[in-house]
Amino acid sequence: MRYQGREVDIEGRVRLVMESALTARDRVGVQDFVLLENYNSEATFIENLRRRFRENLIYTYIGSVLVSVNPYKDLEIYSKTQMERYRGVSFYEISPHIYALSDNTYRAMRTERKDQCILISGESGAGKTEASKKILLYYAVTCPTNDRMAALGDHLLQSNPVLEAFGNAKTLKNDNSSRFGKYMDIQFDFRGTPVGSHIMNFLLEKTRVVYQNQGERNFHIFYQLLDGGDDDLLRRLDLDRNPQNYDYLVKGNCPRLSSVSDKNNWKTVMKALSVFGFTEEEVQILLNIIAGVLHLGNIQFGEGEDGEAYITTETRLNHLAELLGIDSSALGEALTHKKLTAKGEEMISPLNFEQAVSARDALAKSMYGRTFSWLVQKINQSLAPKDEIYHSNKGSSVIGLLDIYGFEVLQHNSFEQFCINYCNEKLQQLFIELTLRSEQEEYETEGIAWEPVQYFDNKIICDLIEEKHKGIISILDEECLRPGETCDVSFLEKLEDTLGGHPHFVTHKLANGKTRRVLSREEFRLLHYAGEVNYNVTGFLDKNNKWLNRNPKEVMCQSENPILRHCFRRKEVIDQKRPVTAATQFKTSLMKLKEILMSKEPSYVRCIKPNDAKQPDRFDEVLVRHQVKYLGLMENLRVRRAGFAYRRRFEAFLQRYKPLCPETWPNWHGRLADGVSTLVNHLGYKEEEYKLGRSKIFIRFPKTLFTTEDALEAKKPDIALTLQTSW
Ligand code: AD9
Ligand code: MG
Repeated sequence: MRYQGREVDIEGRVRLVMESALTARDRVGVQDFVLLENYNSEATFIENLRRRFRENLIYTYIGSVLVSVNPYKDLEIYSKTQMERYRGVSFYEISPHIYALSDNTYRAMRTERKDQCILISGESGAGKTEASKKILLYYAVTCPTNDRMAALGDHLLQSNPVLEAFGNAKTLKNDNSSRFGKYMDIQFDFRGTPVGSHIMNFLLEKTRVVYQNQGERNFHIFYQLLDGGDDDLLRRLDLDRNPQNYDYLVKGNCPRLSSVSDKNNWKTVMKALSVFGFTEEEVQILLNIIAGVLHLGNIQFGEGEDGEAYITTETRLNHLAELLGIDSSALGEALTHKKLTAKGEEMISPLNFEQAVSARDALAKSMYGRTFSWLVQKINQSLAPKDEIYHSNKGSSVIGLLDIYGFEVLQHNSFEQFCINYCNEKLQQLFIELTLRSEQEEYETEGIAWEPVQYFDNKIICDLIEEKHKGIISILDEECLRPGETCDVSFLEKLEDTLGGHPHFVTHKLANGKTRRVLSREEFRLLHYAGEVNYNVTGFLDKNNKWLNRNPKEVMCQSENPILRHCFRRKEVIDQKRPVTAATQFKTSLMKLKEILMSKEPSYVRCIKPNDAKQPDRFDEVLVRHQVKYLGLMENLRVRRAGFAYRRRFEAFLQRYKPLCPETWPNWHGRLADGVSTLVNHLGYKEEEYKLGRSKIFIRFPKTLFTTEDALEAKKPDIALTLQTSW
C-alpha cells in the first residue's frame, strides 16, 4: 500500500494506524489549505507549504486550485502506476496531484459536456511547463484510444521537444525558459478519445536571436545543431561546432549548459520532426534557415568616407545567399541600402554603419520569428483532427492548456519583460474574475447566501497598460507611427504627460526622490500586482515597430527556400500599409485568448519557485512568501473560506460517513438530501455549522469535519487510514 505516495510495509501500516490524525497532520501538513485552523495567517500557510515540501509533498489544494512547489529533483510520482491511482478517483479522496487535477478536468468535460481549460501560472522557473507536460502525458497515457488515434498521443508529446528547441532558452531564472506563450487545445470526441489538437503561440522573444544577457543563451536549437548535427550536415551548412565562432551565440558568454545535453536533445528533436511528417527535404530547408541566421550574424560592415555602410565579409555573404537560395548581390544591397517610394518614384539611399547592423539584426529576428510561426503551423496541420471523424461527432469537447512565460523581473527590463509581465497581469485578472465568479455562482446555484471578500483587483494595472488612447501601448504606438523624429525618450515624456499621477506608474521626474531605488532618466516603473518593475525605454520603439525595410522582404520572398517564400509573402511587399505593431498584436491575441478561456470551465495550477538557486530541498521563505502574496493565494483561501470551508456532493458525503449513523447504514434508500440531513442530525451538527444546498452539503468549519473524521476513525480505522493519507 502507499502512504502519501510512498510505499509502506505492514509494520508501517500498523504504526500509521496507531498514529493519530493530528500527528500526521503535524508532520506533513494539511492537503488542503482550507483545512488550516488559522487560515488567515500567512505564516501558517507558508509553514504548511514548507512541511509538505520537506516531505516531498509538492502539491497542496486550495479547494479545487492546485498549488505546486518546484522540487528541482525527480520525484517518483509520475509513473503509470501513479496515473492508475488517480484515474476516476474523486479529487478529495486521494493525495493532491497534478494527475488528480488532470483527471478531474477530464471527467468534468465528459460528464458536464463542457469545454475545460487548465491555467498554469507562476514566475519564471516555477514549473509551469513541466506541469503542462505532466498533464499532456496523463491524457496521452490514460485516455481511451483506438488504432487510428494511437498516434495522436505520441504527436501531442512530441510537440514539446520541438517547440522547446525553437522557443525555449537558458535564462538566469531557468535553464529551459519558455520564451513564447503557448495555448494548446486538446480536442476529444464524444467517446472521450483525443482526436486532435491545436497550438496557439504568442509573441516569441525574438530579440534573443541577436542578443542575450550575460549568463543567458540563444534558443536551444542553435546549440543543438552545432553539437548534435553530423559532420556532413555541418559541412553542407558551412558551420563549425564551436558556438564561440558565431556572433549571435556569444553575447551571453554561456555556450554550454551542465543541466542540458544539446546532443541528445538534437536527436530527440530530429526524431520528433519525423513523427510530425516533416520530410527529409523539409528538415534540410529548415536547417538552412537556422544556419542562415548564424551566418547572417557574422556579416560585418565597414563605413565609407561618406558614412555609408559596406559589407566586409563578402565570402560569408555569398555562402549565406547560397544557403538561403537568394541572390547574393541583392542581399548585400538589402543589408546596406534602404528603398523608399516617394511620389510614385523609387529611391535607394545608403544606410550608415549602425543602420546596417540594425537592418541585419532585424532580418535575423524576422527570419527566425516567422520560421517559428511556420513550424507551429506545420505541427498544427499534423495535429488537426481528421475531419470526417471529428466534425461528424456531436458532443465533442476540448481541454485547453495554457503555459505562458512567467512574471519576470531582471536587472535590466525591456520591451520583452513589459509584454511578458502584461500577459501575467491579464492572467491574474482572469483568475480573480473567474475564481470569485465561480465561487459566487456555486453559492447561487445551490441557493446559499454569499458574503463577498475584499481582494486586490489588478484591473487598474491592466487598464494602465492597455486602455485605448490613454494606455501605455496606445502611447507607444502613437510614438511609433508619428511622422518625424521620434525616439524612446520622447515616448517616455509622453507617458509622463499622460500618466503622471497614476498610482501604479512612476518615473524619475514623477518620483521626486520618493522611491526606494532611484530611476534613471530612461526608465519608468510599473507597480505590478506581483511587484515593482523598472523598464528601460531604450529600444521600445524599435522593438514595437514591426516595420522591416522593403528590400530584405523583397529579397526573401524571391528565395528558392519554400519556407522563406511562405514566411515572406509578395503581397506584403506590394502592400505599403504599416504592419500592426508588436504590442498591439500581442494585446489583440491576449484579448482573443481571454475570450477563449472565458468560454471554458477553468482549473488552476499555481506554481511556486522554492529558491532562486534552482536547487532541491531548499525552501527560501522570503521568496515563497512573496509569491504567495502576489499569486493572491491568501485571498483565494479567504474567498474559499468566507462562505464554507468544505463542500461535498450529497452522495459522496453519505457514502463516506454512513457507517456513523444506524439509519443510514448500510444503505440509505430515500432522497439523498434527507439521508444527509438524518446523518448530520445524528452527528449533532449545529445549525450554524453547515447548510444543505441543492446537491451539496456545505460545511463552514474544518473542525466539524475533523470531528466527523475522528468518529469515523474510531469506528473504522481502515477507512480512517485512507482518509489520513488523503487529508
Ligand atoms: V518559464 O516561465 O518558462 O521561465 P516554467 O515553465 O515555470 O518557467 P519549468 O517548468 O521550465 O518552469 O521548470 C523549470 C525547471 O524546474 C525544470 O527544467 C525542471 O528542472 C524543474 N522542475 C519543474 N517542475 C518539476 C517537477 N514537477 N519535478 C521535477 C521540476 N523537476
Ligand atoms: Mg516554461
